Amino acid sequence: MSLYLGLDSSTQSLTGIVLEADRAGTRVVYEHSFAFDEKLPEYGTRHGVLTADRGPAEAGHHEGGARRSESGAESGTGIAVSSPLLWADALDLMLAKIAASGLDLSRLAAIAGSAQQHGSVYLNATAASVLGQLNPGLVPSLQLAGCLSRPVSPIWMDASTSRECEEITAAVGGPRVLAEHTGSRAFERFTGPQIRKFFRQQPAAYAATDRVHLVSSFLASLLAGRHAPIDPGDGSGMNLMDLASATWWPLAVDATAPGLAAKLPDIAPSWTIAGTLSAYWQARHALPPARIVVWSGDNPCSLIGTGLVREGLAAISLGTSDTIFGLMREPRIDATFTGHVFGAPTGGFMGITVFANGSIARERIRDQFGLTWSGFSAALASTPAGNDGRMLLPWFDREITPLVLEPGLRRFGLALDDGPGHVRAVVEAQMMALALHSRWMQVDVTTIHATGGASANRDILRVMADVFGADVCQFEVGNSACLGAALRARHADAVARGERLTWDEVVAGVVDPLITARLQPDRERHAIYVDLIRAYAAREAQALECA
Ligand code: ADP
Ligand code: XUL
Repeated sequence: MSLYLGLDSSTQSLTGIVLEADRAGTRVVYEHSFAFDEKLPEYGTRHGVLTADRGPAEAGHHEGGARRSESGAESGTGIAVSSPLLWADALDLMLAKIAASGLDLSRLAAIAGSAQQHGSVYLNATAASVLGQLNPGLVPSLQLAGCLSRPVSPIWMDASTSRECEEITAAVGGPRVLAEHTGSRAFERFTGPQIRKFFRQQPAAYAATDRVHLVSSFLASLLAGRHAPIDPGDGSGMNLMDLASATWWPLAVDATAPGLAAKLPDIAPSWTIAGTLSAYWQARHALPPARIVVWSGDNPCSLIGTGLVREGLAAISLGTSDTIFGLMREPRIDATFTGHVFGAPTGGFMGITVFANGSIARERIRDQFGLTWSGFSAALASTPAGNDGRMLLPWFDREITPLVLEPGLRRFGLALDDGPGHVRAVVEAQMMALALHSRWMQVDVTTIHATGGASANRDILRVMADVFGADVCQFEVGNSACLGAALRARHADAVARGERLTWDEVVAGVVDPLITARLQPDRERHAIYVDLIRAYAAREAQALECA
């Protein structure tokens, strides 16, 4: 009976899930999660993002009057950064907690991870030796601080690289060429444009950078005690990787920053073993030399954790960001350039569309009207489908889909003090945007697997079912990215042992039994949304024209 640990370092929190696998099957035996803001307040984050006074103490980054928006990101400049040392210390706290769980960890065979996508960590040349020689008596942050060539990490909420996006796009021959090679046109949060901005604004610090990691490969490196590769799932969120061959694309790499090729980690399949748990963690928390599996992004991991190992199913994650995704056998590029094609941890591809105004927008409405989540649900239940024509465009923060760089709520027929109207309007807007901007994937959605923190809320899922006209499955484990990471640990361990284990076998018996509810759409309500979505699309287009 072996144990497999999955970790998920998301925007706001760290989660750990342990699976136990034997001949009778695989089951979840442990789950724990904590929020960065609460557990590590000394870093001064808000929703996992460094606040203005603690954050980007980087030359030239404080353009006058930058304001922090609800998410913690600077609304004036679009800058959003977090701390790699915070993520390292969080990993330490989580492993201490798991070590004290009472589980027989001598059976721990492998550890895999999931992380928020796109964020980058900049290490100098000392990192290679420091990672391998950490002192088990000290927390990681104290020892890693000297390895950072950049003290902060830009994260996926950052929208400050429009100039770099344009420059890279022009250098490679336009958005279509970039999308055909890398799976996406240039996006502000993608790692390539972020690296270019760092090179442009801080050339000396860029020159002192020996390795640029993603959050995922940084944390895998920390566990293995040596530089770990990037997997194609997370690598495709960089505008640097050739999707078809899963190798760095020289034209994009050269267009991004000089000398970058030598600073990038290798790309390796998602089931690659990056090493064994380093002597540091073994001594610090009395853990065994478990295999360390290459980490991936949270969305690719969620694909596994929601059981989407076959084409035709879709998942919606209602986390800090809202995302809709599904497996693709062949990469179909989005002709409108709003969505992305990423690598899937199964070796294939996945289509995905990402919305920045997810949970934080719902929380904004909840807090503005002094509600709890049950009050929020009651407001949804007390208002009719279609909201009697009341509507809003939910762009509290800068939006990724569609691209909105000037945030602000747009209300239609909605009085400022109308709490229930706002609650239904934000959820309907988000669900209609998800439906509208996932059409490019050409998936006839009949069943949606819902995940992420807000998937705990059945009233939100009911609106989802009605808007899409599809069944919505709710899961007992809300963090499918973490579950997916644990399942990837199981799969990679089997591959390393030479066992044949298909992805269907990996998820069978684990994901399906975790379905706690199946919500079915109501025909009449769905008919209302079929019409309303046209009105929503028209208002969205109009708002973008006026911008
Ligand atoms: P991430 O992994 O992106 O950090 P999660 O998937 O953990 O985020 O989701 C966290 C969010 O879930 C919280 O910010 C909160 O807004 C939302 N959430 C939690 N419970 C509920 C609920 N009952 N109804 C709606 N939203 C909820
Ligand atoms: C994906 C994206 C977000 C982050 C959130 O492209 O930007 O979903 O991965 O963690």
